[in-house]
Amino acid sequence: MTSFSGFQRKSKYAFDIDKYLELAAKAVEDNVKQVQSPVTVVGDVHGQFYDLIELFRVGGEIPNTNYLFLGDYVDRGAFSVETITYLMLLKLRFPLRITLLRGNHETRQITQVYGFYTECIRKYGNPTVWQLFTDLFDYLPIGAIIDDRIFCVHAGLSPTIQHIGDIKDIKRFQEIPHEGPFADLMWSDPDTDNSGFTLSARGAGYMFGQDVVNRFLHENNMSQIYRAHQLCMEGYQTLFDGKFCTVWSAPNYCYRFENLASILELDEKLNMYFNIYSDAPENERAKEIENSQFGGRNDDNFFI
Ligand SMILES: [Mn+2]
Repeated sequence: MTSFSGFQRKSKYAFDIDKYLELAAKAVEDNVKQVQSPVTVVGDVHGQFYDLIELFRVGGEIPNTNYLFLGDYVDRGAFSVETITYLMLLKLRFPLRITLLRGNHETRQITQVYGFYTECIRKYGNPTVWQLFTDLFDYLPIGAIIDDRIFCVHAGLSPTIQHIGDIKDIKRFQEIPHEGPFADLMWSDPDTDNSGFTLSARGAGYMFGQDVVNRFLHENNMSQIYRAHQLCMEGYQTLFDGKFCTVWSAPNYCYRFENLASILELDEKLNMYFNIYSDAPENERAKEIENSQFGGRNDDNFFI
């Protein structure tokens, strides 16, 4: 009897993650990915799946609109599994239309504390999916450059990275370390009060001043830095004479902060437009899940 085991095999997952890992290994993107305008830049999404769908309604669907996501897809929200699955499917289907950078939450350690691990166990009954996704996170690029002019990264700068070329030397196929340049790029924040690099209250990365940003832009012949990583009540924040922009794309963060969200739309002349939106009405259901399963998570540190 002939066996067509390949056809009979049914995956209980939404898509074959093993297959994706294999593809990712073959078609590895650079540590710093070159991206062309027009492109829409997206900040933290954090498992808020209904708001991700809202985002595409507001900003246009792929492949008609190109997207650059700055990381933090999982944790916090009630639908990390759906969010990262959907984004990976889009990456598989339209690899040239969407870029997914790594954020500080795309790690084995952080996801065990802030929700993604628990959600995988709840939805699949075992840690296999979490394991595969966190293996996959090691493949995500660290940064991107738009039109040779704009440097993009999840969080910020590092005292040990003067030139973007230095990022190309980072061995990124690993868990994000606790310290060093890789950690700094994933964890650091701007500082409007102090110059230079100072310690960060987050316990990882640094705070850096306007002088650091100006020097980095000058040394690398760039005009701006775009990043995510920090909640903005208006959905975005521009600092340092508009040279440093934070994009935040999780409206009503954690279903409680009542903040707006934005995506940053860039046309082919690099004109900027922050497209603002608020949370999707479907989130009422997410709030119920949140309250029933996490008791509202009142004791959480929301700013990691
Ligand atoms: Mn972050």
